[in-house]
Amino acid sequence: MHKAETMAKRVLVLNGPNLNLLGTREPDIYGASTLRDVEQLCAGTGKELGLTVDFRQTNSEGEMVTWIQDARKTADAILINPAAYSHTSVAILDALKAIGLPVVEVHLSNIHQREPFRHHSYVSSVALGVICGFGVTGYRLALEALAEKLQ
Ligand code: DHK
Repeated sequence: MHKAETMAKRVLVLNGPNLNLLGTREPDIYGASTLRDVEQLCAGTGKELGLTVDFRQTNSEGEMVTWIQDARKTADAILINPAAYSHTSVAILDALKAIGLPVVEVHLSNIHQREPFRHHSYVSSVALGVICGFGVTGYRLALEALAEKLQ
């Protein structure tokens, strides 16, 4: 087997605006877990699945776009919770299209049960799949789906 085939697959986990406030932000909607808890969940799940996880959060759309562009060289797949940018950002959609890596989209809340402006996500059109409404468990489910896809 070639060396490249034995190397752990790399998943870039991206979190959008206001997710740094998890734990204190509208806990009835987003739950009690902090972003640090989500990071630890992803690290633990990644270890079980043999994935390398790079976990990040930004409040800036431009930074998110740059991270997605850079992922061409540093990642095999992307797990993204674009947060509010899901509903507004053609730039993030275009960046994901440009790099062509497999993408799974996660939302903590069930966006379809919420205000109508949250029902559409630009990112969904490029995602392999979308997981919403399962809170932080959605991140674990998304990593499992990506691990299977990357096999
Ligand atoms: C997080 C946000 O910050 C919202 O803007 C989205 C998403 C939903 C979530 O459920 O994780 O509408």
